[in-house]
Amino acid sequence: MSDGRVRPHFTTRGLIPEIQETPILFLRGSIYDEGYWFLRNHFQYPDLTSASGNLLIGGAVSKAFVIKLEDLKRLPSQTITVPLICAGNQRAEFRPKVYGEQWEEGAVSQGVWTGVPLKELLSIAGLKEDALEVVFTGEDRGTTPNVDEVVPYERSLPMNKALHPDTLVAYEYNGQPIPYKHGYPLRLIVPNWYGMASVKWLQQITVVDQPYEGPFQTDDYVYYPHPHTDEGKSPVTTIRVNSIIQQPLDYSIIDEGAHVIVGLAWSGEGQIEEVEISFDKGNTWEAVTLAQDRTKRFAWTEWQYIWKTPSKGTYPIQTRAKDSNGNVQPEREYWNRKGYGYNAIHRIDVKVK
Ligand SMILES: Nc1nc2c(c(=O)[nH]1)N[C@H]1C(S)=C(S)[C@@H](COP(=O)(O)O)O[C@H]1N2
Ligand SMILES: [Mo]
Repeated sequence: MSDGRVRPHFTTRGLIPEIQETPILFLRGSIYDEGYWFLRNHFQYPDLTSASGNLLIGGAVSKAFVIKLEDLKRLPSQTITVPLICAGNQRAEFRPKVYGEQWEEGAVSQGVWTGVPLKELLSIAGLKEDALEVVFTGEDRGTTPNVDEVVPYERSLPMNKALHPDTLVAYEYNGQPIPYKHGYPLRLIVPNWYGMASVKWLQQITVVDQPYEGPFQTDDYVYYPHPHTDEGKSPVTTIRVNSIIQQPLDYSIIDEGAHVIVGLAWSGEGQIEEVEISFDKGNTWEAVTLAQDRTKRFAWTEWQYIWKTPSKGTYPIQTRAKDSNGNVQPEREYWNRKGYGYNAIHRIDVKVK
């Protein structure tokens, strides 16, 4: 790179398929390009063909149809800023530890998506009376545990979420075609749900009248609170309220004086109302300053706090976010066997020298 800018380097968590974590320190302002964007794939990248971008809408509808990318672009569109948060983000922080990609905080990204509300396409097709869920099929395929055949990456949404006006069939990211590794040419975007719902390389939309039971629906992306049995299981859906500290870095040594502590907060269950910070293991809390643009209804909230350090010593720094629906980060994570939805109060430790 010749412009002298420091760029993040991913932490590789898998090569085939490619799984890469981004350092969260860089995720400030309008940083939207691919070099800052984590990658989570279940299979090798699909070989796109001239038919990619011809989207089939069928199943329990009155009139199945195929729409070409050019025609999709002529329909009324919607542009929204949406964070993608992997359900496994912060899996490494579960105690006891759980198996799976050991993500720290960097399986998150945010960008501006443009697309056609899915409900427009469903209304053109005409839902049959017994329509229950909508299934989304990606072009990528492969094998997965407990299934004998090659399967596509496929997920469903309940009808109320499918018909939500902000659920999009997206064709642009930040005003450009979607990058190949992130779903070109078409990607489903499901605001407020964890990333697994936003199916990349979207090829087919099928309305079904029975509950969909594919491996990424009923095996993965399920909370199993019991270590060995299926007792108490529930599907992974909405993003839990959360906050993370971007700077300073965990276990860093800093000078005595004023420091800007910065971070992010988000919730799929409401808007961020408050982020608090504590330097005494949660005995006392103080509000941080939020930089919020409430017109961006789904965007994460950047926050900062000026800390005048006490004299030298070691200090824990913890943050706790609250959303407009009264959700607050818990002290302990909701432990589950596959390690989804981590949102316990975030803590780093620093030494003042
Ligand atoms: N077709 C397809 N869509 C997919 C996936 C996938 O493997 N294949 N992974 C899902 C998961 S679990 C996440 S977190 C996001 C990751 O999106 P990104 O790779 O663009 O960051 O895509 C989702 N959509
Ligand atoms: Mo994910």
